Amino acid sequence: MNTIITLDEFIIQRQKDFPYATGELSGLLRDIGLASKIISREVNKAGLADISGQAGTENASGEAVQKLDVLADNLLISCLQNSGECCGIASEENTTYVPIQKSKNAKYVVLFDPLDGSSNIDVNVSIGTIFAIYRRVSDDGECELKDFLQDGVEQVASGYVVYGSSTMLVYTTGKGVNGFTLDPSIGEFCLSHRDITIPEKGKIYSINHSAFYKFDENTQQFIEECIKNGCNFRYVGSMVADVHRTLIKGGIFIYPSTSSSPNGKLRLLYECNPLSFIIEQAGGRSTNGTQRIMELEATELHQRTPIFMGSTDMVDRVEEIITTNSKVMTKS
Ligand code: P6P
Repeated sequence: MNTIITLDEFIIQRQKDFPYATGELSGLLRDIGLASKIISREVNKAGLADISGQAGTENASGEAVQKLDVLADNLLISCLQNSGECCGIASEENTTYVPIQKSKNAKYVVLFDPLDGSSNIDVNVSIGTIFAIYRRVSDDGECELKDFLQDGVEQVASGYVVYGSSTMLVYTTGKGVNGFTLDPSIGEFCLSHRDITIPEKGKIYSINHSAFYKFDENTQQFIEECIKNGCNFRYVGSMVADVHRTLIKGGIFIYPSTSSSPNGKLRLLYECNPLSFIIEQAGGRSTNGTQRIMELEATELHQRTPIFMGSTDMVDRVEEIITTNSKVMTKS
């Protein structure tokens, strides 16, 4: 029987990788793991909403039923407040950042999308939680906006939880990517995917094809090449699910600029940066077409960016098309 290594044991083992680590980051990761277990339980119950009541109504015990993404947001905030290691959070569900007074001198801030793709819950499609952890840059005392508007390269850790056929937590602290599968029978995330690496050459492209005529010519040319090269097309419509498949099987995930959304749809700080850190640590690439995602300047919490991420050969090819066509445009 293989030895079970739980997330908590793994985090403590790997803490030795950071000679000056004093355990705060490990504590934060464990708290995110705890929140994810509770969210997983609630997501898995969602199919029984008729019994527990739809969001906005009261359940059998007279408790108000919350929308799952609001519930997930509150659970993460609560766990991070209790951790004592986080001085503030920023979330897709909150207009601005939320200082945590009881640990206002703590070293870290956390940004997250508590339940990405939540519109897929009622059709039982995988959804996910995405998180990014930064060291604060402001002095002690209440955190400041600049603590959250840091480049992706400053992330000390990032990861996601995918609530699918099983619940998996995948994270990096800058020394590789490891995946943990939740064993509900013991309530533990157990190491199941050690040192994940993304296939260098991809044969799957993932994009919302229905918007093809809204894409720019570079993206259209790349898609046509993928089809000619016999690539498979896969698109779940849930970023965490699409990026997790890309990480494990290789390929490219694209949410490009469109005529109706020039900056794309996905958020830089709590979707694109954390998932780009994972993809890069696994040996892949992540770009907005011309710049590395993790080097983009953050000017506001909810800013969006186009994104092309995945296997190196496919991301390189997109950038080659963009560069070549821009030179042609310049000459003409
Ligand atoms: P579209 C889900 O709503 C989400 O934010 C991401 O998880 C997903 O990748 C994207 O939007 C899907 O957007 O426009 O293809 O439906």
